[in-house]
Amino acid sequence: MERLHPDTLTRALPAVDRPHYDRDALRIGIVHLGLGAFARAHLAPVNEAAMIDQGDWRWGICGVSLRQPDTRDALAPQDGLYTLAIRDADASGAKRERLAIIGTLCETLVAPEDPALILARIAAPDTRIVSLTVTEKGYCHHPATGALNADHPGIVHDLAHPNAPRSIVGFIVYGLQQRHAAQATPLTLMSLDNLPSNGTLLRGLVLDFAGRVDTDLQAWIAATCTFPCSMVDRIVPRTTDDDRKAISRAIGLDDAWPVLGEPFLDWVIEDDFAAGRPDWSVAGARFVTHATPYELLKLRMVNGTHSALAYLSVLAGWRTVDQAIAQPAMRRYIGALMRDEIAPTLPALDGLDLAQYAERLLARFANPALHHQTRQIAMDGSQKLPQRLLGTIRERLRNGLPIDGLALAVAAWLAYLQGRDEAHEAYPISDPLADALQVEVAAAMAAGEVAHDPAHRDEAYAAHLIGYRPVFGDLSGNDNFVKAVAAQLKQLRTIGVAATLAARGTTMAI
Ligand code: CS2
Repeated sequence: MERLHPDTLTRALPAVDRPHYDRDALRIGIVHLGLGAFARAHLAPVNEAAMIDQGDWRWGICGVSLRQPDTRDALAPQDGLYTLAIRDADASGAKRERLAIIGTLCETLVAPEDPALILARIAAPDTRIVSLTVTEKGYCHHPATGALNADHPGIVHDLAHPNAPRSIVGFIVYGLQQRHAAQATPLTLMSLDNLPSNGTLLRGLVLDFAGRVDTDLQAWIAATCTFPCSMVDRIVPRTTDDDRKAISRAIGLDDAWPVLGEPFLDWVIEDDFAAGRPDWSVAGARFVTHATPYELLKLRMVNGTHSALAYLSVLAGWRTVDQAIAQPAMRRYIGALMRDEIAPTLPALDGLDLAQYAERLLARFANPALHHQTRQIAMDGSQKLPQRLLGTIRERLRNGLPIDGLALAVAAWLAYLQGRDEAHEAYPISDPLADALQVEVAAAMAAGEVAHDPAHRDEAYAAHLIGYRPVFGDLSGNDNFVKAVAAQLKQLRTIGVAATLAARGTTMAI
């Protein structure tokens, strides 16, 4: 099969949408750090639609991978072209797929191969936006506080190597330093990661690091560059080899790295751009003054329940989100978690019907065409729990409200950290704090075993792990929290996931 490439594009099968504009006219206006599947399924198609709508070709994307060359190796021979497959099922349950070849990616780079080139791209006068999807752990911050982790190996390295940084904070600050020295035109730094007040967080990290490099630079960044906060939402599972083959067959050309996603897309972003922007609203983005309420909504409802479902499902051996949500007891639990515990903590948003939002979310989780792996969502729990679940818990505890459903999600994470599911199958724990967590889990298990009264075993285990401040912060010493989590851990340990969920259903029905 011929490779997908601008020269073969005319031979793609007719059902596939493709760029009809002159790609040679594209200029790089956006440098995107973290060229994962999410950005290729969210930012890129929205950006392309806006460029086409406005006939403004200054917003081509230079995509940067921060570690591995695999995305570049797949996409450079295709001149940045790749397929986006939007998948779901119709009312009868029959799977369907909409295919589009996306052309907005002009360049793909690999940061470790040539860090100086990345700095030059950030400093280039045509670059107006640096966007980021580097996942929670890419920020080199303390998840519990949001402060820069000055002991992070990437940060320590970057303070000593201004010409060859590794961390995103290092790249941004040294890129801005070159920009400041060359022409001093401002830039927008746009985080698209699942972190609360992601722009404000990024600003704090960048200014902290810049202050350690040069205080004039720090002052210039603070005065001229902007860091809009945003909420992004689209479920984008990892592409498998089977997906690659099926999508290549469907487009009639060999695509080495297509991406897939659900039809749903949401993007709310603060309209605070230092050097202009495309009008992404033509493809579903909403520009607002304050994104925080939308971020809270999304992080707590979508990601909070996603993580709750993922840890329980990994323990129970349910591989995909649709498989898990098809179990009536799981669906009831996730629905109740949203309605009874999460929704009441959310600020009111004009025109938003939370019950409808929850229903639609359950339908998104049930999408049978995505095969979204629960083990994928379970990754990096130490970085995800604080903003997805612990904020909601803190708020409810402060107001004296029950947290049973949220405690079950935390208990599932603590049980998941033991690395074996209910059928004793081992799975890898992928987490930047995995080593430290391993030590804590061993100590917590030992604490559980020496507890005098077996009834206190789960409490001793929970108390030890909740004492781990990098994740739990000020919740560490909270007795009510420990007790609530211990009660759920006991259920999980004694009767297992399915019965724990089923028992919740019964209690609720009474
Ligand atoms: C998921 C998210 O993997 C995960 O942690 O919860 O990637 C989720 O699919 C997206 O945030 C949905 O917008």
